[in-house]
Amino acid sequence: SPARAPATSPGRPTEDSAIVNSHVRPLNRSTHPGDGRGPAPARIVHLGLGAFHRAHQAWYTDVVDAAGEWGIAAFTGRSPAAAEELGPQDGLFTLVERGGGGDGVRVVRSIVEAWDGARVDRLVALLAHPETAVVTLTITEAGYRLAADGGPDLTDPAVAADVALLRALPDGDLAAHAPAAVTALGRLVVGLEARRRAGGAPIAVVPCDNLASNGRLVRAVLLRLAAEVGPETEAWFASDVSCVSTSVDRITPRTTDADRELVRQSTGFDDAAPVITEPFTDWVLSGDFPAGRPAWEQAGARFVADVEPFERRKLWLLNGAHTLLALLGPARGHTTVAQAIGDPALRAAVERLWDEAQRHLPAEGLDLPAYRAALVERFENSRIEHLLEQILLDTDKKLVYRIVPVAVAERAAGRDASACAVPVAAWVERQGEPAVDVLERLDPALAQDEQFVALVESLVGAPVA
Ligand code: CS2
Repeated sequence: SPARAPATSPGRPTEDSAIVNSHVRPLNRSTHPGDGRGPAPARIVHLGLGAFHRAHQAWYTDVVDAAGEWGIAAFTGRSPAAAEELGPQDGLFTLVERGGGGDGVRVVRSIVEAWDGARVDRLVALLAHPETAVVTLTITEAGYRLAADGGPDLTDPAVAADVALLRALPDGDLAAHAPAAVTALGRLVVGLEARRRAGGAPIAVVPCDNLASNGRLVRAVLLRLAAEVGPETEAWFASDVSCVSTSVDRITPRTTDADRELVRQSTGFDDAAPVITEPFTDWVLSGDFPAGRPAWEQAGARFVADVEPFERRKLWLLNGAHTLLALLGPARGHTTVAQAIGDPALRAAVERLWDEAQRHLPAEGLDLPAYRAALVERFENSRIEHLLEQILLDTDKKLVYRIVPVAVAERAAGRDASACAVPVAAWVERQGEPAVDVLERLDPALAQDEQFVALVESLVGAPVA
């Protein structure tokens, strides 16, 4: 483990992260003081502290918050190590933007607190604070734990436990007796209820996961959970919790030990939690921020009336192709997206999938040919080692947003949806179940479509030529 540098005095001059030192230093606000200003106040709460959050929302906030007004207090979800890694670093981490030609390196300072997600007491205290203005979420598609009807999945024991807990919340100060909610949304509802009790300042909740209509969806499920607490809670959620819809995009693979070593060598800082990402980034948002927000548009975020066209373009083209490559690539000897897109048979399957999707996207305003060409280039960036295995995680949830809507639209238009059937067949093969059973879980109506089921079944075992 790294040697610890002695604590530095506040008067120490600013150092440049690009200087390569003979001895490697730990990364924190003393060794890397930036402009010398301390951490910004925590006005954003984040659930799901992983690599994507750091490459995306934390980067946007860092870039635009020159005045140091918007700190992020982040809680882990699936990556509990992130809090242990970032805690000793005072939230600082190195973001490496890895393009085809070279690396851009930035130390991101916007995360000011990093907590284990189980610290509901801290979450409650932050959300109850009137200065907290925004909650962002990157909890993954599966993390919303939704039932087919869009409500909370009550057959999930963790959801059932949280619902029981919400029904029996103690009176008074919830931070002092923070209930041990286990799901991300359960914890969020406990924290927001504490906010209501503390005076009820309005707040924005901003889901940044790859779900269709994520703001609308989160609003519906939060209202259902709030109703378990009581009618006043539900009414307050309805009037004062604004759920913003977003489309997010930045390809960010999991950090490896080799990445950590490279950052150590090139910066002279021993960063336990660097993030490697592509230069491209996109964030489209729609909704109100009743308590304010950072000026993310200064870093390229777009605030629009309707995210749906952008979100569909991204989910159906980028994420749909990712899932196709992840399902079909491994059997053809590929481990990364860059390898898989270089396989002519897979590239052709991706183009056919895009042709089907494109028929259901508006022709105006999305510049689809350019978008598709840019996607191929992004996928081909072999300096980003994006493992197919990572994308395969939770494929059952992902197909629902990435492939199923296109298949349904194609079938409704009287076509066979043969390009969509390819990844579905590969998934059926992996599940080792009849196509109809797998489709029943993805979309019960599509499972009734005998022609589509038969097509999928016929492709099992040989999805691409
Ligand atoms: C990927 C996404 O893992 C996956 O399912 O498709 O994480 C993808 O890399 C991002 O959405 C890109 O913005």
